[in-house]
Amino acid sequence: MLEGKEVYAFSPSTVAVVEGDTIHFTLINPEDDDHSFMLPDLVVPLPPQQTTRVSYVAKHAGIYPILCTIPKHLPMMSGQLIVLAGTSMAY
Ligand SMILES: [Cu+2]
Repeated sequence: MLEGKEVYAFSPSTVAVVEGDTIHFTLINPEDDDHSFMLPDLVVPLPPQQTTRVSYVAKHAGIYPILCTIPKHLPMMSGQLIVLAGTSMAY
């Protein structure tokens, strides 16, 4: 499956937040190749050797794939965003 592919990965590959949270991602691409960071309604190019900052509002609970849009970086270059349902503060 990985023959001829470059093996990249997101680290960490899983991010967990609570519904309604605004996530401030700092995305670092230490490589010499282009990558990207894709979530529902978001695609951020990650140029080589650069740090890219982006904010993302986790609107709805669920599990969402985090992907690099460069096909040969899949399936390894993927992760997931886990958005937990909002918790009631009533104890
Ligand atoms: Cu990539």
